Amino acid sequence: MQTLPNSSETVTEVRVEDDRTGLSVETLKRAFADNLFYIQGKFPQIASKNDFYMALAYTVRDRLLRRWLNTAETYSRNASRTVAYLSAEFLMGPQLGNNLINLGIYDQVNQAMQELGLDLRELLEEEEEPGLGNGGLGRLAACYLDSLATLEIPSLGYGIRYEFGIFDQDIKDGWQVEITDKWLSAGNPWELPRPEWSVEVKLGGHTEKRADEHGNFKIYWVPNQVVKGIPYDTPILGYKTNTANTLRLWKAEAVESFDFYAFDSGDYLGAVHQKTVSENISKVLYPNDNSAQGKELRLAQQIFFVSCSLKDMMRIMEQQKVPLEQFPEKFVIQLNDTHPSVAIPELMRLLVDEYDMPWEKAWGITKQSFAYTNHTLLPEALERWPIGLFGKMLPRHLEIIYEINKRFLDEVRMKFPDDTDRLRRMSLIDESGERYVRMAFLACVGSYSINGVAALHTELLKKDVLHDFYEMYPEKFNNKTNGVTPRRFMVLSNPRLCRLLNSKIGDEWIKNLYELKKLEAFVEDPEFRRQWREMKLEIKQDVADYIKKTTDIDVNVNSMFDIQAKRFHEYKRQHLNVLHIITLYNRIKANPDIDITPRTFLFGGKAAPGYYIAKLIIKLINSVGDIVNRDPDVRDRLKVVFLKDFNVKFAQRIYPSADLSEQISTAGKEASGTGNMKFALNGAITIGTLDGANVEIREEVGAENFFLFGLTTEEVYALKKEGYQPWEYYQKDPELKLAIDRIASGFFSHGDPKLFKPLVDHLLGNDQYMLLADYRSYIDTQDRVSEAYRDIDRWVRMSILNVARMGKFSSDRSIRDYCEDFWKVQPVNIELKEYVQATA
Ligand code: T68
Repeated sequence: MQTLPNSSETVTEVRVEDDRTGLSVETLKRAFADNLFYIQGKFPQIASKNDFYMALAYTVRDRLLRRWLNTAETYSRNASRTVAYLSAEFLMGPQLGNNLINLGIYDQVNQAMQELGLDLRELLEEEEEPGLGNGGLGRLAACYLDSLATLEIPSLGYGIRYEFGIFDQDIKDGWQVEITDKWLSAGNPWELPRPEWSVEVKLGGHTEKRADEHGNFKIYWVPNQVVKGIPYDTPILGYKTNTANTLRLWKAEAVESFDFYAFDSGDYLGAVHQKTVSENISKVLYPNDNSAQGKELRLAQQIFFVSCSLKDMMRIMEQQKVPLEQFPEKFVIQLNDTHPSVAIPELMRLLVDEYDMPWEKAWGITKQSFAYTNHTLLPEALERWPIGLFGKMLPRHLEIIYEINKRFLDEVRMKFPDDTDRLRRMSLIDESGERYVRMAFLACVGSYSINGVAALHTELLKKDVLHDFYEMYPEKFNNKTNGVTPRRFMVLSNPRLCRLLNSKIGDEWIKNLYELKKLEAFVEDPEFRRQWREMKLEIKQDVADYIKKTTDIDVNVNSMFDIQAKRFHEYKRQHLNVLHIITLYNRIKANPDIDITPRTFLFGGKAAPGYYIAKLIIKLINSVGDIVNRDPDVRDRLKVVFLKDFNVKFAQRIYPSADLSEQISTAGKEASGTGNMKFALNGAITIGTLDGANVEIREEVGAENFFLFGLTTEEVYALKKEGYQPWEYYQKDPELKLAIDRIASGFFSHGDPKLFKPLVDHLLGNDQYMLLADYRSYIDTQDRVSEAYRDIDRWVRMSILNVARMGKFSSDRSIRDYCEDFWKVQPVNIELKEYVQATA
C-alpha cells in the first residue's frame, strides 16, 4: 500500500473503489456516466450511439492505464530485455470487446449497460476497427502482441499509424468497389499521442566525404527532405495478467508545419506542398498482399517507421542508462517479413555515422540484434528495389549495403572457393538485368535467425528460395509454425462454444490451449454431441439472420455451411471452389431430382485493387450466385453468398458458423495460413491440400478428421517440369469440360462470352496454379464430404475432435517457441499497485 507523503497520525488510510479503476457494476455505471458527461460532453437524451461507445471505451481505457503505467515503470526500473516487433502492418481489429475479455469484466460491463438501458453488443458493433493490415501477416502480428502480453513478455510493437487502413469493400453489380477507410473520423479512444518522443527522419539528397573537427575523413549525408515521426501508443493488455505492453505507431508530419522562408519569398503553395509531401508518408496502407509494389512512397514508409523505431529504442536505452554496446542484450528486433529490413543498414548507419563506431563493432551488434521471419514463397512477393530508386531515396544506405555485400561475398568466396555462379546468385545486388537490391537476402545476412511460418514452408525455404543461404548459414534456419489467439477467435467471437467447453473442461484452455484435449473424453457422450449440434445450429441461425438482413438471401441452417473467407488470390483458388459449385449445379440441371446434400457456399474477402483476375473471380462468384440462387430447379438446395467487406469484426462473426473450411491453395504456395486454424478451432472440418499449416493441422486432428485432396508440392514441381497441359485434363473430364464451357459460353454473364474469357484463358492456357490438375481429386473429395455430412452424428464427432486436438495452434505456443528458441527473453511479473486515498 502507498501512503501519502507527510501523512500524520490523524490521517487514516481508506481503500475506495475509484471511479477510474473500480470493477463493480455500480462503479462502472458511475464512471460511464461521468465520461459521457465530461469527455463526450453529452447527456444521455441527446447522446448518439457513438457517444455511448466512446464513453464506454474511455471507461475501459481508464482501467487499462494503471496496468499500463505499472508495466512501463517496472520495465524501465529493471531495464528488461525487450522484443521489438517491427511490422508494416498490425491488423488489430476492434479493441473494446477484447479489452473487456482480457480485463475479465465482460459480464460486469454487460450488466452495467443493461441497467442503463443499453445493449453492449450494439456498442461493440459501433467501433470502427483499425484495419492497418492486409491479411494474414498483419493479423499474425496482432495475435502475437496478444500472446506476448498474456505471457508477460516485455515487448513493443512498432509500425505505421496509417490514416487510411485497408479499403472498405462494396459490391456493385457483382464487382468489387473500393472505398477509403476513414477509421479515425470518429476519433480513436485507445491511443495516446506522445509528441515529446517525436523523431526526425532524413530522406533523399546525397553523401559527401569531409574532414570532421579532428581532421578525420567522414561521410556525411546531406538529405533533401526531413520528416517528423510522432508516436501514438496503444495499450495491449494480456489475458488476466497485469501486463499491458505498447503498440507504438508512427505518424508522419512536416518538421515545420509552415515553411516561413518559402512563405516570405512568396512561395506560399511551395511551403504548403512540403507539408503535404511529408504527411503523405503515413497516409495510406498499400492494399496488396503477397505482392511487392516497388513504389517510392512504399520505400519512404519503410525507412520512416524503421528509423523512428530504432531511434526510439536508443532513447529508451539512454533513459535506462544501458550502454549502446549492449543493444543486442537489451533488444531483439523481429522483422515481420522484409518490409522493415532496411533497419539493417539503418542501424549500421546510426552506429557508424552518428555514434562513430568502427564498422566491425557495429556489424557485430547489428547481426546479433535482428531476426527475420519470411512469410511467402511467391517470387512476385519477394521485395527488390531498383538501385536507382533506392539510391535516390537512401543514398547512404545504398553505400552501406554495398559495403555489407562486399564483405559478405568475401565470406562466401572463403566458404565456397571458385564458385562464381554462387556469388552471382547470392549477391545482395541482382545484376541479371536492371540492378536491384534483394531485401530477403539482406535480411538473411543481417539476422542471426531466419524462420518460416509452418514446417513445410521452412523446408521449402531451405530447399528452394533461400537454399544458398541455408548452405551458407544452416544454423540460422528454424521453423516457427503460426498460431492464433484463442481470446479473440474463441472467447470473444464464440461465446456459445466457450460456455459449452467451460461446462465440461473448465476454462484453463483459454491460457493453455492443449487443455482442449480433455474434450475427447466426452466425444462418446450422446448428450454432449446433442448440445454441440444445437450450439452449431444456433450460431448458424444468427449468421443466416445476418445474411438475410445484408443480402436478402434466405439460407437453410440445416444445409452445410461451406466457407472460404480470405484475401482473393489466384493461388488461393477461390475459382476452384466455384468450379465445384458449377459442377453441382450442372448435376442438378441434368437430373433435377438428384439426391444432393444441401450446401450454403459463403465467400468473403478483398482483392487488391489492381489485381484484375482476382476481381474477376469475385464477379464470377456473384454471377454464378445470381443464376444458382434463382433457378427453380435448384429448389434451394444450393445457395451462393458473397459477403462483402471481410475484416476482423466480420471474421469473428463468420468463423464460428462454418461446417466446412476451404483451404485449397496449390501445394507449396501458402506459407502457413491462419484462417485454417481459426475455422478448425471453432469446429469446422477442413477440406484442404497438403500446403502450409494444413499439413500440421491434419497431423494433429488425424487424417480421418480432415478431407485431403490434390497434388503434393513434389507432384506440382514434377508435373510442371514434365510440361503440364491443362487442356488435356479439360478434354478428358466431361464434368470439368462442362463446368468451364458454361463459364466460357456466357451462361453466367447474360450471354456475354467475353466477360470471363480472361479467366478461362488463364485456366486453359497455362493454369499456373493447376486448378485443372486438382479438379477431379477436389470434386471426388467434396462428394465424400457431402456423404459424411449426411451422417450428422459422425460429423459432430469429427467437429468435436477437431477442436479437442487444435491445442498446438495457439499463438501462445508460437510465442513460447520464439522466446525459448532464439529471443531468449524472460517473463516479467507486474505487480498491480494499490491506489490509496487519504481521509482525515
Ligand atoms: C501471409 N502473407 C501468408 N502477406 O500468405 C500466409 N505481403 O500464408 C501466412 O499465414 C501469413 O502471412 C502469416 O504468416 C501475407 O499476409 C501480406 O499481407 C503482404 C503484405 C504486403 C506485402 C507482401
